[in-house]
Amino acid sequence: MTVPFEQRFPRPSVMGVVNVTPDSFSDAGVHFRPEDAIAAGRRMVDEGAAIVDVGGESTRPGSEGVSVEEELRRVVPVLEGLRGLPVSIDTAKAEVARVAVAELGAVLVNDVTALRGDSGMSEVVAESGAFLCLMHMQGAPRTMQLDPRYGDVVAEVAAFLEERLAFAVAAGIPEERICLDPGIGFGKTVEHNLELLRRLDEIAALGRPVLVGISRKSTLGRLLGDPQARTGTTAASVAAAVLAFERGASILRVHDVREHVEALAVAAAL
Ligand code: 9MG
Repeated sequence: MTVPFEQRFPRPSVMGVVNVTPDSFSDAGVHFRPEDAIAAGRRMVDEGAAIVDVGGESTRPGSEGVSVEEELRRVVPVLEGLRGLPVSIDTAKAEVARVAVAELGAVLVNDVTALRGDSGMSEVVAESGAFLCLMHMQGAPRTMQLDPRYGDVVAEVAAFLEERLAFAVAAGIPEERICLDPGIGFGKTVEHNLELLRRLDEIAALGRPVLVGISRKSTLGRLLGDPQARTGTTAASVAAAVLAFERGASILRVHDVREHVEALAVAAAL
């Protein structure tokens, strides 16, 4: 029987970030050794994360992709070390997703391409029974921040997510296993990101749980006065997460789990 997303990840839930990459924007290389990544993932679960998102390919602005072999080399030992804990796989590659969910116990596929990156991905997700996150991105990581443009960013992101949700359901993935994500920082200026967060209720109105990843992103550092900032602080991340929750977010994807779990528990009680 399918457990609905909302039941498995009640509002608010925290997703901890474990980047097994040498070059991620906010935690470059800190979890690149498998033993460090495994220890970080376990600590995040102890601190209250509902799930830990393991990724072996950077999606920061300007990044290049890696091969399937390299991505598997990075994530497999970490997934093995986290076996038995709630884990999601951050990948756009069907083979990486297949190994993670069918062989190593991952329960969610976080595909930043929203099933556009690999034609085999929808079949892997449909057959595995995994949960799925569909995220909006304009362009591709290497070039997405060069000149992002929208008419009405919220309307365009909502229309995109609605179309990808219909695509996923037509491919056999039950709607109740899917969450949607406006993709903060993925082909968006600071103003686009702010508009999406201000009007997050319009994304939530699509009827699926909303995941938001704003933690440590450059928008926060730029709001604090540094126009060249590449990251944001923990305090700024927590403030944005609480406001996103208040405007309808269900899952917050974060680096600093304890701080977010505590702040969101208080926000939920209020
Ligand atoms: C992998 N990754 C980096 N940022 C992200 C975000 O905001 N959402 C999702 N779903 N994945 C992200």
